[in-house]
Amino acid sequence: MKKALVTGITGQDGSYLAEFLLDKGYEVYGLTRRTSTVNNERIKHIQDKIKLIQGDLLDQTSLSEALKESNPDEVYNLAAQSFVKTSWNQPVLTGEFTALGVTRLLEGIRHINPEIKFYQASSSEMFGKVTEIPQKETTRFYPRSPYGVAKVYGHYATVNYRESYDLFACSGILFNHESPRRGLEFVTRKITNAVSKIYLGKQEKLELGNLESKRDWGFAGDYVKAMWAMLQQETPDDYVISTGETHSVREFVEHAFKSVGIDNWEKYVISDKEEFLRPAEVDSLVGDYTKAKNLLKWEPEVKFKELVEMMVEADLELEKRNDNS
Ligand code: NAP
Ligand code: G4F
Repeated sequence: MKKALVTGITGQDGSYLAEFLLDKGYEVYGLTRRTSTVNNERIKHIQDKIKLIQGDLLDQTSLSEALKESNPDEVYNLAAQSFVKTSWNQPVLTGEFTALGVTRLLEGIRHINPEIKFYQASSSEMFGKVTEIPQKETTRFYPRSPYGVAKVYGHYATVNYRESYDLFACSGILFNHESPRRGLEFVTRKITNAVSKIYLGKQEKLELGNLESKRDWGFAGDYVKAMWAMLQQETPDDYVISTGETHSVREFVEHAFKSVGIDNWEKYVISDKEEFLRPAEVDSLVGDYTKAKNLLKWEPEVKFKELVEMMVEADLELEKRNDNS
């Protein structure tokens, strides 16, 4: 039985990856940080099947102890301060978690067991102000936020440990991926949650920032399969994971309202609210996943409209359940 240690297991991707690895027969360990109230909502349905170890990306000793206790074949580093907007308010902390956290984990692996295979959760935010359309593995990075800058550091730390110490270290450059488990602060879930509340008469308006920015949105459940596939290859490498399609926030809003039968969505939406605008925006992202398709035999399954509808439906159900409890 293979063993995997997943950092960020309480997050969106961590929960889908843990389910996927359990299905594959893995023994799954998850790193969680201490919080005053337990925050295991996304993994409560599998909690009796996984082993949680307390640790923090800020704390080298806790990472080393987690590596020793779990003795994994594979480590998936999904933990990060992952909300781009917050990275301008907490740039140093974002650097500590999202950048240096990667080196701390790689150092632990190098010293404790260099045979461990390592996956780093890199991001399309690294492309930022894009220099090529679509973006692929060779496209130049031009990050536009402290988060993007930190992810570039994490990416190159991964490449550097592969080249310096021969670690089996891979970087997955994942474009935006969403699901009903997405945090409520991200634009997709903010929209689907608001649409379900507006439909049920519980909310009047949806306040947003920039409706014109475009993203390549896929389904998180599809993307975790690519993470695993990277670590099953003969040699470690970096891969873009995306859908190859781009849509604006406006299109997302429009389709979310349409899916509950509301066509005049402008009536409910306030755009360009100052508090949701960013000091520097990533205007448009679209990825080329040809390398992943050819080498990993990976392809996205859920398409844009299906994703929007899945998220609205799940939020409607959640709201109805909340009413009955
Ligand atoms: P998420 O839902 O925000 O989850 C982040 C996870 O990191 C949570 O489990 C969080 O724990 C944990 N964490 C944060 N700081 C930590 C620390 N100091 N020590 C230990 N754990 C810590 O993010 P996600 O959407 O699942 O994304 C997973 C990874 O992929 C992240 O690295 C993100 O930057 C990257 N990524 C995401 C996307 C996307 O579109 N989703 C695209 C590209 C890359 P708590 O529950 O305690 O907060
Ligand atoms: O949903 P977002 O906050 O995601 P963003 O910034 O693209 O970052 C996500 O994807 C990255 C991959 O490229 C990940 F690395 C990162 O961890 C995260 O998962 O914002 C998407 C777009 C932005 O252009 C933003 O300006 O939506 C725009 N937007 C417009 N109104 C808004 C809002 N974003 C948020 N969060 N809230 C709004 O009200």
